[in-house]
Amino acid sequence: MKFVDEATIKVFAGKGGNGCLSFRREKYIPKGGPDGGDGGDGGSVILVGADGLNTLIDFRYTRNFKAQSGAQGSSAECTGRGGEDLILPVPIGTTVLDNESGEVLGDITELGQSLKVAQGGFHGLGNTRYKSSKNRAPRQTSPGKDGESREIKLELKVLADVGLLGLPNAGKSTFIRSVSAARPKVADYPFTTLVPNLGVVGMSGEKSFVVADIPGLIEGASEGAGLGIRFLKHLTRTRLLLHLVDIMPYDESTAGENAQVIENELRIFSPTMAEGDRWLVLNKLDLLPDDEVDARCQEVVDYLDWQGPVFKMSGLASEGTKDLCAAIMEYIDDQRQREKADPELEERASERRAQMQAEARLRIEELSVQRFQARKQIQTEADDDDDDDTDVEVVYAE
Ligand SMILES: Nc1nc2c(ncn2[C@@H]2O[C@H](COP(=O)(O)OP(=O)(O)OP(=O)(O)O)[C@@H](O)[C@H]2O)c(=O)[nH]1
Ligand SMILES: [Mg+2]
Repeated sequence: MKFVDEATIKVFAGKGGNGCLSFRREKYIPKGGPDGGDGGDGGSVILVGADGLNTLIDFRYTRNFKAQSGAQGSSAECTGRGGEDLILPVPIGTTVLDNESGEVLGDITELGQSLKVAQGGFHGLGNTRYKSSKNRAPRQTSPGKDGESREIKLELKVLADVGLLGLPNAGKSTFIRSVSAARPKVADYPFTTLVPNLGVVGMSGEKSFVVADIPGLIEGASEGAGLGIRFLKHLTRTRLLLHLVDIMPYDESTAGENAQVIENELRIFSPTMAEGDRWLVLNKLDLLPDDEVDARCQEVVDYLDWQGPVFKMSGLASEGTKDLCAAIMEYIDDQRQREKADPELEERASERRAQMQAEARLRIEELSVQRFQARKQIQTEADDDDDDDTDVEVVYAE
């Protein structure tokens, strides 16, 4: 299935049904009085968090979504039928924005959670409603109101507790395979992972946490190199990032330099994300002789002047992974408990997430503008070349 994490769609709520103008006409009842009924309300467009969806691909094919209009009222004081709401299932983790104002309309993070994105139009009133002692035969009705319509942007960001960050080949997918049932592809070439993968790590006592593996970043990613940094936005919902570093890079680079590349790209992408909790995970230790491990790891820590927690492991040999997962679980439990005890903390965390997402959005937008301009430039140059071509005189040999 193709992974699509952004889509722009138009939603149109249904119009309210018009009120009816009618008078009771029955044999032997002259001047039967008004009996026009009200129209029905227009249907609304409602997004609902659904199970089993993990892409917005459906919204790439169909872009206009209309809810039903309300029916007109009719005689004998019959109210028109209300238009049916249009329910659109979306993956859990979908943020909804008004495309024009950029305002976040809501964030669907739970199964069954709903968000009305276009309100159906209010129904019109039938002439029965206008009856009064002064006017017993009103000819007045009101029309149904138009339903709301707007263009909305859907943004899917996977829901995970922990995000993996690193250069291609750092061993992110190998790690997730080693600790969860997820089976992302692993290979010794860069950009094996093309879309985010989630793995559920089961711990003792039915506890678990979710890890997100995203495509690797490279130097210049923040300027659009490689797969770009757009996938980083998937880490904006996590509590903790693991920065995986290959301790034995296959080229002339050093592990420290490589780690610095990722740190720099992260900072450009979202300063708020870069300030969040991040652990350094030195990977592929199985490739080092035992007596070199400590010194090589210390080199990386010194190079980065790393102040945070450091873990050492081999994802391939599943060494050190258990300790790392136990520490992660403890960290998550502790955070959850603290947030539960102090609502202010939770609020601050959610503000932080919103800030990261805003920064991510801005950076991604800047990138797409740059890319658009670069393409235009290439096009202009190609057009210029074409002009040159037409200057060439073609002489046919007789
Ligand atoms: N020796 C050793 N090799 C490892 C280890 N972890 C990963 N590898 C190898 O490193 C290569 C890349 O591993 P992946 O897990 O695909 O790396 P990735 O970070 O997911 O790479 P991308 O998806 O390209 O970003 C593969 O050949 C793995 O077998 C490890 O702990 N030790
Ligand atoms: Mg991978």
